[in-house]
Amino acid sequence: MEDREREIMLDFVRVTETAALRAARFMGRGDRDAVDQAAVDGMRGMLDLVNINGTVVIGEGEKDRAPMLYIGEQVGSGKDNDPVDIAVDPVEGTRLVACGLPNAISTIVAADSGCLLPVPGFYMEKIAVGPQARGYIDLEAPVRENLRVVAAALGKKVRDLTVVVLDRPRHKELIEEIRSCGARIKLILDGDVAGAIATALPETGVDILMGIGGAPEAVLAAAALKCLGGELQVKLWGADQETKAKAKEINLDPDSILTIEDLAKGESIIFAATGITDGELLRGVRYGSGWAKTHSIVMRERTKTVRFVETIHNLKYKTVRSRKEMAELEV
Ligand code: VTB
Repeated sequence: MEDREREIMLDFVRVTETAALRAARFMGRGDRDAVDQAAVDGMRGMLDLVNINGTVVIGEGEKDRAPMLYIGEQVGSGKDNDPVDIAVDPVEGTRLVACGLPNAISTIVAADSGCLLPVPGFYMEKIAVGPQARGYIDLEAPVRENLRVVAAALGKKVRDLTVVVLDRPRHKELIEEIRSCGARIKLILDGDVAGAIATALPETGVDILMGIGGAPEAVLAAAALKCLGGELQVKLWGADQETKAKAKEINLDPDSILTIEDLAKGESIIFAATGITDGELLRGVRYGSGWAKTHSIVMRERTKTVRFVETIHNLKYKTVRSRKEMAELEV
Protein backbone atom coordinates (compact mmCIF):
# COMPACT_ATOMS: atom_id res chain seq x y z
CA MET A 1 0.00 0.00 0.00
CA GLU A 2 3.10 2.20 -0.25
CA ASP A 3 1.66 4.65 -2.75
CA ARG A 4 -1.52 5.17 -0.75
CA GLU A 5 -0.23 5.32 2.81
CA ARG A 6 -0.07 9.09 2.97
CA GLU A 7 -3.68 9.49 2.03
CA ILE A 8 -5.20 6.76 4.12
CA MET A 9 -3.32 7.43 7.33
CA LEU A 10 -5.58 10.34 8.19
CA ASP A 11 -8.57 8.15 7.51
CA PHE A 12 -7.34 5.86 10.25
CA VAL A 13 -7.37 8.75 12.71
CA ARG A 14 -11.00 9.27 11.80
CA VAL A 15 -11.63 5.63 12.60
CA THR A 16 -10.16 5.75 16.11
CA GLU A 17 -11.64 9.20 16.74
CA THR A 18 -15.09 7.90 15.98
CA ALA A 19 -14.64 4.86 18.22
CA ALA A 20 -13.31 7.05 21.03
CA LEU A 21 -16.08 9.62 20.69
CA ARG A 22 -18.67 6.92 21.00
CA ALA A 23 -17.05 4.92 23.78
CA ALA A 24 -16.30 8.00 25.88
CA ARG A 25 -20.02 8.69 26.22
CA PHE A 26 -20.11 5.70 28.55
CA MET A 27 -17.22 6.79 30.75
CA GLY A 28 -17.77 5.91 34.37
CA ARG A 29 -21.18 4.41 33.80
CA GLY A 30 -20.06 0.97 34.86
CA ASP A 31 -21.25 -0.75 31.70
CA ARG A 32 -18.36 -2.46 29.91
CA ASP A 33 -20.51 -3.97 27.17
CA ALA A 34 -21.95 -0.58 26.28
CA VAL A 35 -18.42 0.88 26.05
CA ASP A 36 -17.25 -1.88 23.76
CA GLN A 37 -20.35 -1.97 21.62
CA ALA A 38 -20.29 1.78 21.05
CA ALA A 39 -16.63 1.74 20.01
CA VAL A 40 -16.92 -1.31 17.76
CA ASP A 41 -19.97 0.13 16.10
CA GLY A 42 -18.31 3.48 15.46
CA MET A 43 -15.07 1.96 14.26
CA ARG A 44 -16.90 -0.40 11.94
CA GLY A 45 -19.05 2.37 10.48
CA MET A 46 -16.04 4.56 9.75
CA LEU A 47 -13.91 1.72 8.36
CA ASP A 48 -16.61 1.11 5.78
CA LEU A 49 -15.70 4.49 4.28
CA VAL A 50 -11.94 3.95 4.11
CA ASN A 51 -10.65 3.09 0.67
CA ILE A 52 -8.80 -0.11 1.60
CA ASN A 53 -9.17 -3.78 0.89
CA GLY A 54 -8.69 -4.89 4.48
CA THR A 55 -8.98 -8.12 6.41
CA VAL A 56 -9.15 -8.08 10.18
CA VAL A 57 -6.39 -10.34 11.52
CA ILE A 58 -6.59 -9.13 15.11
CA GLY A 59 -10.03 -8.10 16.23
CA GLU A 60 -12.84 -8.65 18.61
CA GLY A 61 -12.74 -12.45 18.36
CA GLU A 62 -14.04 -15.24 16.16
CA LYS A 63 -17.02 -14.65 13.89
CA ASP A 64 -19.55 -16.55 15.99
CA ARG A 65 -18.53 -14.77 19.19
CA ALA A 66 -18.12 -11.22 17.91
CA PRO A 67 -20.81 -9.52 15.87
CA MET A 68 -18.38 -7.06 14.28
CA LEU A 69 -14.70 -6.62 13.57
CA TYR A 70 -14.20 -10.33 13.94
CA ILE A 71 -11.09 -12.07 12.71
CA GLY A 72 -11.36 -12.66 8.98
CA GLU A 73 -13.89 -9.87 8.43
CA GLN A 74 -13.41 -7.81 5.29
CA VAL A 75 -13.30 -4.08 5.89
CA GLY A 76 -13.00 -0.98 3.74
CA SER A 77 -14.48 0.16 0.47
CA GLY A 78 -11.49 -0.40 -1.82
CA LYS A 79 -12.02 -3.90 -3.12
CA ASP A 80 -9.60 -3.33 -6.02
CA ASN A 81 -6.70 -2.17 -3.91
CA ASP A 82 -3.89 -4.38 -2.63
CA PRO A 83 -4.96 -6.42 0.37
CA VAL A 84 -4.00 -5.13 3.80
CA ASP A 85 -4.01 -6.66 7.27
CA ILE A 86 -5.93 -4.79 9.93
CA ALA A 87 -5.49 -5.13 13.69
CA VAL A 88 -7.92 -3.33 15.96
CA ASP A 89 -8.64 -2.78 19.58
CA PRO A 90 -11.65 -0.46 19.56
CA VAL A 91 -11.21 -0.01 23.30
CA GLU A 92 -7.89 -0.99 24.84
CA GLY A 93 -8.98 -0.85 28.47
CA THR A 94 -12.76 -1.34 28.48
CA ARG A 95 -12.82 -1.51 32.28
CA LEU A 96 -10.88 1.75 32.43
CA VAL A 97 -13.59 3.54 30.48
CA ALA A 98 -16.42 1.87 32.39
CA CYS A 99 -14.83 3.01 35.67
CA GLY A 100 -13.64 6.41 34.44
CA LEU A 101 -9.99 5.49 34.98
CA PRO A 102 -7.03 6.79 32.96
CA ASN A 103 -5.19 5.46 29.92
CA ALA A 104 -7.91 3.92 27.75
CA ILE A 105 -7.33 4.30 24.01
CA SER A 106 -8.90 3.21 20.77
CA THR A 107 -6.39 1.87 18.30
CA ILE A 108 -5.90 0.45 14.81
CA VAL A 109 -2.98 -0.85 12.77
CA ALA A 110 -2.77 -1.45 9.02
CA ALA A 111 0.02 -3.33 7.23
CA ASP A 112 0.59 -5.12 3.97
CA SER A 113 -1.14 -8.49 3.81
CA GLY A 114 0.66 -11.18 5.80
CA CYS A 115 2.71 -8.71 7.84
CA LEU A 116 0.85 -8.82 11.17
CA LEU A 117 1.14 -12.00 13.25
CA PRO A 118 -2.45 -13.21 13.68
CA VAL A 119 -2.12 -14.17 17.35
CA PRO A 120 -5.20 -15.27 19.26
CA GLY A 121 -5.78 -14.22 22.88
CA PHE A 122 -2.62 -15.80 24.27
CA TYR A 123 -0.63 -14.31 27.10
CA MET A 124 2.87 -13.07 26.45
CA GLU A 125 5.72 -12.03 28.63
CA LYS A 126 6.83 -8.59 27.45
CA ILE A 127 9.58 -6.05 27.77
CA ALA A 128 9.42 -2.72 25.91
CA VAL A 129 11.66 0.32 25.78
CA GLY A 130 12.08 3.46 23.72
CA PRO A 131 14.71 4.20 21.02
CA GLN A 132 17.51 5.18 23.41
CA ALA A 133 17.47 1.81 25.15
CA ARG A 134 16.94 -0.21 21.99
CA GLY A 135 19.47 -3.00 21.54
CA TYR A 136 20.20 -3.33 25.25
CA ILE A 137 17.27 -5.31 26.65
CA ASP A 138 16.98 -9.09 26.82
CA LEU A 139 13.73 -10.75 27.89
CA GLU A 140 15.69 -13.77 29.20
CA ALA A 141 18.04 -11.68 31.36
CA PRO A 142 17.30 -11.07 35.05
CA VAL A 143 15.13 -8.04 35.84
CA ARG A 144 18.06 -6.42 37.66
CA GLU A 145 20.24 -6.65 34.56
CA ASN A 146 17.59 -5.17 32.28
CA LEU A 147 17.06 -2.28 34.66
CA ARG A 148 20.80 -1.69 34.87
CA VAL A 149 21.35 -1.56 31.11
CA VAL A 150 18.28 0.56 30.43
CA ALA A 151 19.27 3.06 33.11
CA ALA A 152 22.78 3.23 31.62
CA ALA A 153 21.39 3.72 28.11
CA LEU A 154 19.16 6.54 29.32
CA GLY A 155 21.99 8.11 31.33
CA LYS A 156 20.03 7.68 34.56
CA LYS A 157 20.33 5.81 37.83
CA VAL A 158 18.14 2.74 38.33
CA ARG A 159 16.23 4.65 41.02
CA ASP A 160 15.27 7.25 38.40
CA LEU A 161 13.57 4.65 36.18
CA THR A 162 9.80 4.27 35.95
CA VAL A 163 8.63 0.78 35.08
CA VAL A 164 5.05 0.17 33.96
CA VAL A 165 3.57 -3.11 35.15
CA LEU A 166 0.01 -4.44 34.90
CA ASP A 167 -1.46 -4.76 38.38
CA ARG A 168 -1.99 -8.52 38.49
CA PRO A 169 -1.30 -11.23 41.11
CA ARG A 170 0.93 -12.98 38.53
CA HIS A 171 3.32 -10.03 38.79
CA LYS A 172 3.93 -10.29 42.54
CA GLU A 173 7.51 -11.53 42.14
CA LEU A 174 8.30 -9.16 39.29
CA ILE A 175 7.10 -6.21 41.33
CA GLU A 176 9.14 -7.32 44.36
CA GLU A 177 12.21 -7.68 42.18
CA ILE A 178 11.83 -4.24 40.60
CA ARG A 179 11.31 -2.74 44.06
CA SER A 180 14.40 -4.48 45.41
CA CYS A 181 16.43 -2.86 42.62
CA GLY A 182 15.15 0.55 43.68
CA ALA A 183 13.31 1.51 40.48
CA ARG A 184 9.93 3.24 40.55
CA ILE A 185 6.82 1.38 39.46
CA LYS A 186 3.67 2.56 37.82
CA LEU A 187 0.98 -0.08 38.30
CA ILE A 188 -1.74 0.01 35.68
CA LEU A 189 -5.12 -1.73 35.85
CA ASP A 190 -5.28 -2.39 32.09
CA GLY A 191 -3.88 -0.90 28.92
CA ASP A 192 -0.40 -2.24 28.32
CA VAL A 193 -0.46 -1.01 24.70
CA ALA A 194 -0.43 2.61 25.87
CA GLY A 195 2.13 1.62 28.51
CA ALA A 196 4.47 0.14 25.92
CA ILE A 197 4.14 3.13 23.59
CA ALA A 198 4.77 5.55 26.46
CA THR A 199 8.30 4.13 26.85
CA ALA A 200 9.20 5.64 23.48
CA LEU A 201 7.91 9.13 24.25
CA PRO A 202 10.17 10.79 26.84
CA GLU A 203 7.60 13.34 28.00
CA THR A 204 5.41 10.54 29.38
CA GLY A 205 7.96 9.83 32.10
CA VAL A 206 7.76 6.08 31.45
CA ASP A 207 10.99 4.16 30.73
CA ILE A 208 10.19 0.43 30.55
CA LEU A 209 7.18 -1.84 30.33
CA MET A 210 7.56 -5.28 31.91
CA GLY A 211 5.28 -8.21 32.59
CA ILE A 212 2.68 -10.51 31.12
CA GLY A 213 -0.18 -9.19 29.00
CA GLY A 214 -2.27 -10.08 25.98
CA ALA A 215 -0.65 -11.23 22.74
CA PRO A 216 -2.94 -9.22 20.42
CA GLU A 217 -1.94 -6.14 22.42
CA ALA A 218 1.70 -7.07 21.76
CA VAL A 219 1.14 -6.83 18.00
CA LEU A 220 -0.48 -3.41 18.33
CA ALA A 221 2.35 -2.20 20.56
CA ALA A 222 4.95 -3.65 18.18
CA ALA A 223 3.52 -1.69 15.25
CA ALA A 224 3.62 1.55 17.25
CA LEU A 225 7.10 0.95 18.65
CA LYS A 226 8.37 0.16 15.18
CA CYS A 227 7.27 3.58 13.98
CA LEU A 228 8.84 5.17 17.06
CA GLY A 229 12.12 3.22 16.84
CA GLY A 230 11.64 1.47 20.17
CA GLU A 231 12.09 -2.19 21.03
CA LEU A 232 9.72 -4.92 22.19
CA GLN A 233 10.55 -8.53 23.01
CA VAL A 234 7.84 -11.06 23.83
CA LYS A 235 7.46 -14.75 24.51
CA LEU A 236 4.42 -16.99 24.88
CA TRP A 237 3.53 -17.36 28.56
CA GLY A 238 1.87 -20.12 30.56
CA ALA A 239 0.99 -22.06 27.45
CA ASP A 240 -0.94 -25.32 27.91
CA GLN A 241 -1.02 -28.01 25.22
CA GLU A 242 -3.98 -26.43 23.43
CA THR A 243 -2.31 -23.02 23.26
CA LYS A 244 0.91 -24.59 22.04
CA ALA A 245 -0.99 -26.39 19.29
CA LYS A 246 -2.65 -23.12 18.27
CA ALA A 247 0.74 -21.42 18.28
CA LYS A 248 2.04 -24.03 15.84
CA GLU A 249 -0.79 -23.21 13.46
CA ILE A 250 0.59 -19.72 13.04
CA ASN A 251 4.21 -20.95 13.00
CA LEU A 252 4.94 -19.52 16.40
CA ASP A 253 7.61 -21.37 18.35
CA PRO A 254 6.31 -21.30 21.97
CA ASP A 255 9.85 -21.12 23.37
CA SER A 256 11.36 -18.45 21.19
CA ILE A 257 11.62 -14.75 21.81
CA LEU A 258 9.73 -12.69 19.28
CA THR A 259 10.80 -9.21 18.27
CA ILE A 260 8.96 -6.35 16.62
CA GLU A 261 9.83 -7.73 13.20
CA ASP A 262 8.15 -11.07 14.04
CA LEU A 263 4.96 -9.34 15.18
CA ALA A 264 4.70 -6.52 12.64
CA LYS A 265 6.77 -7.08 9.51
CA GLY A 266 7.74 -4.75 6.72
CA GLU A 267 7.62 -1.04 6.17
CA SER A 268 3.97 -0.57 5.35
CA ILE A 269 2.81 -0.03 8.89
CA ILE A 270 0.31 2.61 9.88
CA PHE A 271 -0.63 3.05 13.53
CA ALA A 272 -3.35 5.31 14.88
CA ALA A 273 -4.79 5.74 18.37
CA THR A 274 -7.17 8.17 20.05
CA GLY A 275 -7.42 8.76 23.79
CA ILE A 276 -10.72 7.82 25.39
CA THR A 277 -9.82 8.67 28.98
CA ASP A 278 -6.90 10.91 29.97
CA GLY A 279 -3.49 9.26 29.98
CA GLU A 280 0.24 9.96 29.70
CA LEU A 281 0.13 9.27 26.01
CA LEU A 282 -3.10 10.97 24.99
CA ARG A 283 -5.79 13.13 26.51
CA GLY A 284 -9.27 11.70 26.72
CA VAL A 285 -12.40 12.95 24.95
CA ARG A 286 -13.77 16.29 26.18
CA TYR A 287 -17.33 17.35 25.50
CA GLY A 288 -18.60 20.90 25.21
CA SER A 289 -21.87 22.37 24.12
CA GLY A 290 -22.35 20.82 20.70
CA TRP A 291 -18.70 19.92 20.27
CA ALA A 292 -16.17 17.35 21.40
CA LYS A 293 -12.39 17.36 21.36
CA THR A 294 -10.21 14.34 20.69
CA HIS A 295 -6.47 13.77 20.93
CA SER A 296 -4.81 11.19 18.69
CA ILE A 297 -1.45 9.92 17.51
CA VAL A 298 -0.85 8.67 13.98
CA MET A 299 2.39 7.35 12.58
CA ARG A 300 3.77 5.38 9.71
CA GLU A 301 6.83 3.25 9.61
CA ARG A 302 8.18 4.23 6.23
CA THR A 303 8.76 7.88 7.10
CA LYS A 304 8.70 7.61 10.91
CA THR A 305 6.59 10.75 11.11
CA VAL A 306 4.77 11.01 14.42
CA ARG A 307 1.72 13.23 14.36
CA PHE A 308 -0.35 14.26 17.32
CA VAL A 309 -3.75 15.34 16.12
CA GLU A 310 -6.12 17.44 18.16
CA THR A 311 -9.55 17.58 16.61
CA ILE A 312 -12.59 19.64 17.46
CA HIS A 313 -15.70 17.86 16.30
CA ASN A 314 -18.84 19.85 15.73
CA LEU A 315 -21.34 17.23 16.76
CA LYS A 316 -24.09 18.75 14.67
CA TYR A 317 -22.17 17.85 11.52
CA LYS A 318 -21.16 14.31 12.43
CA THR A 319 -22.38 12.30 9.51
CA VAL A 320 -20.97 8.87 10.19
CA ARG A 321 -23.51 6.66 11.75
CA SER A 322 -23.23 3.11 12.89
CA ARG A 323 -24.71 0.38 10.73
CA LYS A 324 -27.52 0.00 13.23
CA GLU A 325 -28.42 3.66 12.98
CA MET A 326 -28.21 3.56 9.19
CA ALA A 327 -30.57 0.59 9.13
CA GLU A 328 -32.99 2.44 11.37
CA LEU A 329 -32.89 5.47 9.09
CA GLU A 330 -33.67 3.34 6.07
CA VAL A 331 -36.83 1.94 7.60
C1 VTB B 1 -3.46 -6.55 29.01
C2 VTB B 1 -4.08 -5.17 28.95
C3 VTB B 1 -5.47 -5.14 28.38
O1 VTB B 1 -5.67 -7.47 28.95
O2 VTB B 1 -2.92 -6.97 27.79
C4 VTB B 1 -4.44 -7.54 29.63
O3 VTB B 1 -3.30 -4.31 28.19
C5 VTB B 1 -3.94 -8.95 29.80
O4 VTB B 1 -4.95 -9.83 30.26
O5 VTB B 1 -6.02 -3.86 28.51
P1 VTB B 1 -5.58 -9.92 31.76
O6 VTB B 1 -6.50 -8.75 31.93
O7 VTB B 1 -6.31 -11.24 31.76
O8 VTB B 1 -4.46 -9.88 32.74
C6 VTB B 1 -6.33 -6.22 29.06
O9 VTB B 1 -6.51 -5.93 30.42
C7 VTB B 1 -7.72 -6.26 28.43
O10 VTB B 1 -7.67 -6.50 27.07
